[in-house]
Amino acid sequence: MQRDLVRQFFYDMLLARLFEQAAAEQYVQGNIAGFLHLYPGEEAVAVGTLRAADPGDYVVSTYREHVHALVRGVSADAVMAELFGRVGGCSRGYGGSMHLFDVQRRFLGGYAIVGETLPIAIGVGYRLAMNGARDAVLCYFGDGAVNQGTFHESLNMAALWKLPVLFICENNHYQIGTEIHRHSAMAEIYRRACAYGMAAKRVDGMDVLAVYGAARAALEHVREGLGPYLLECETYRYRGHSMADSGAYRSALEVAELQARDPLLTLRARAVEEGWIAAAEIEALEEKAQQAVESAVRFAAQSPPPDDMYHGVYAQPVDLYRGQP
Ligand SMILES: Cc1ncc(C[n+]2csc(CCOP(=O)(O)OP(=O)(O)O)c2C)c(N)n1
Ligand SMILES: [Mg+2]
Repeated sequence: MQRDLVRQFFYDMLLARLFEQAAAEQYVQGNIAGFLHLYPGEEAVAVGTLRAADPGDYVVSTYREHVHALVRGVSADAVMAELFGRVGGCSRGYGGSMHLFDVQRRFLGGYAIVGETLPIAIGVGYRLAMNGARDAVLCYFGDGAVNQGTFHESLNMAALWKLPVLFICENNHYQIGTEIHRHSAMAEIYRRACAYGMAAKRVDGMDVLAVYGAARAALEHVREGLGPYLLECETYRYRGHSMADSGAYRSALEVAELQARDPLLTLRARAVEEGWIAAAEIEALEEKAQQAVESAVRFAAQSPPPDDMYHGVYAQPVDLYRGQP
């Protein structure tokens, strides 16, 4: 394994963890409104898959997408400011936590509706296939989306038209408080791909190296024009579904078992053991990530709120009070 890559994975996951902790604190202090869905525990999925992607690829993500945006290269400042609803945010403060967007980085959102990302991804994939491009679409969704009609409709069309879409299921085993065995007759999600003759694999989503390897192979398949691919990443979220949920429906034992497999701590231990990263370097990376997050909070707090709530709503500038363009 290349040392630079491991260092990158470690930094990405560390920044992700600290960023989300800071977001939780800012939410409690009242600086972030609305829903806030955090990602601790799941970092290896976003980092492993997005580091396997090319800059030309498109990314369509859910409402649990802060880390996807960060790994894709959206600055911590722009993500935090968006959470605060400020003009310095990547959606200029109009989107908030669930609607991050960055067209330059081909980061196409941030969607709040369960199962919404799949049809959007196949629309983008259809365009790419028509143009004969080698770019791919990375489409994220949770285990809770796989019984929506859109999952089946999208997998069918993507397979039928051999669209370059990598479907990534972030299977954290819960749809809010409902465990997967209570909502899915077939809990091995990757096996559903066979209904559409689609290639698929299940990977340990707590192991960033495993996720990266699986995502590289899957993207290669997609780019070769062999059709879409379903990658199921088994993972776990350490916090509740959102800041409004304590997660009390899970036993302390279950949480502790999964915390023992913490993707960030596991990588750190392995990297030191294998000599991939020196202990002193880890400290320096921790310091750097901490500073990036603190600076993001300062940036967000200083950025003003948008002064026109109707911006982007109408194609033509409209004088709302007189009713005419
Ligand atoms: C169509 C639709 N139904 C219900 C909801 C309410 N809802 C928001 S998140 C969620 C659970 C989704 O779980 P999952 O897909 O596993 O994603 P996770 O939150 O675990 O990342 C539900 C039911 C919604 N947003 N959209
Ligand atoms: Mg889930």
